Amino acid sequence: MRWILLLGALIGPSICSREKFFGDQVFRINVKNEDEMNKLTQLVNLDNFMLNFWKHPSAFSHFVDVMVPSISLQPVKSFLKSKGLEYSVTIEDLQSLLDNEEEEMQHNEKKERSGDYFNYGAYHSLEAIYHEMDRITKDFPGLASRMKIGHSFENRPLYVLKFSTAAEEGRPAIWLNAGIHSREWISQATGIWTARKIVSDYKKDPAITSILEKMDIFLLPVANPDGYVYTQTKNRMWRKTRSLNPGSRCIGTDPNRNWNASFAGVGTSDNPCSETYHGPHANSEVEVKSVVDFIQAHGNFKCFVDLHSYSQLLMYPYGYTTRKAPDAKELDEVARRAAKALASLSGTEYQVGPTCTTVYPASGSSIDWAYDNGIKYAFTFELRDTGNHGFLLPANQIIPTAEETWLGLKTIMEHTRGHLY
Ligand code: BPX
Ligand code: ZN
Repeated sequence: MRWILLLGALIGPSICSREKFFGDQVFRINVKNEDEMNKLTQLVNLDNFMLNFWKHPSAFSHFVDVMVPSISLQPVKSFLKSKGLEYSVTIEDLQSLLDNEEEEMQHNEKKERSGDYFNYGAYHSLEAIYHEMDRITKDFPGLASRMKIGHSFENRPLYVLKFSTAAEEGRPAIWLNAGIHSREWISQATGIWTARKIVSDYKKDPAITSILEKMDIFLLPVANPDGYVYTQTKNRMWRKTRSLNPGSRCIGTDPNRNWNASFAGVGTSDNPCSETYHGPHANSEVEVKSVVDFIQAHGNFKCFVDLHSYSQLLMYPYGYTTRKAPDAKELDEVARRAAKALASLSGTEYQVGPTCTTVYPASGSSIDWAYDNGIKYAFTFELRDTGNHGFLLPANQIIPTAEETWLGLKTIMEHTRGHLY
């Protein structure tokens, strides 16, 4: 008995319960035409290969990135060869990348705890991010405050940072959302970096100063805390919420298909086992409902930005239809200027366009809901990279990504401030 306890203590829960990806690889498969697309669809539908799609083909990039478990490597390769589909291996050994990432994170947090600081160039636990949010409010009490807008399915608090220079409530406001998909870690990391940037640059950078003179900013850096914790304790590739689905053994809903905007329409699934499961009804996810309730109670949001990864895209509504949004022309122009500002820092190129024709049709997404509910300036960033690392973006790219994204965000926020309606 003592030996078992000792062994358990040595191995530790984080090591023995995290799902392993030994020998698993990521393939990039080219799709040159309709015929090849159909063949690829056959592959997608072969459940026994246990593939996990990182990136579906889109209007601008005719390839897919797919994670292939080691046991399926030979059969998938044979399938691709027999169908004449071209592919390359973008990640040779997923587990070795995950081991490095985990070790780097733990090493950093140990250092942070003993020195009591927050390294913005590292990935963090939920606890560390929440602690840093608290520290920002203590460093800038007149500017930043932390609010709890609700809780997650597993009862973790949903914390928002409010940046405001006015005593009165209900000023025109900006919503910055991050981490709705838990495995897109650069999103949460960019979110918390942005919080620190706002407080540091107020009264120094005239752009953010003038935005905050007229408007309030609300920032939710971890919109899906249960999923985020799950990616760090059980399965790094988890995307959805962690809610239970009665009658199914599969867990979670896609929180970017759960908003009340053409709910359950194109680009969603009614299968709880799917990565794009829309959930039993709109706002079924308490994480989504909490944001919706807050924004509606406030009633004066003018801008909504959601941060995802990866692919380097800047998109605006709609995702649920190829129909043009009434403000498409203005939104396209703002997005192009934002992408240009972003690229000016170190040349990172973003594609710009409406969600539906830029990535793929997707109903029930956050920005479509925002737009259809009177928040005109609604945008989604798909942050770095374009697939070399995908969701496993190395930590040394956090600050470069956040810095360039900030230039894009500022362009959008300044435009909103200049066009209050
Ligand atoms: C983004 C905004 C609105 C509708 C769709 C998107 C694309 C986003 C998604 O499928 O929700 C892609 C991603 O960020 O989740 C990356 N991924 O496919 O894993
Ligand atoms: Zn996403």
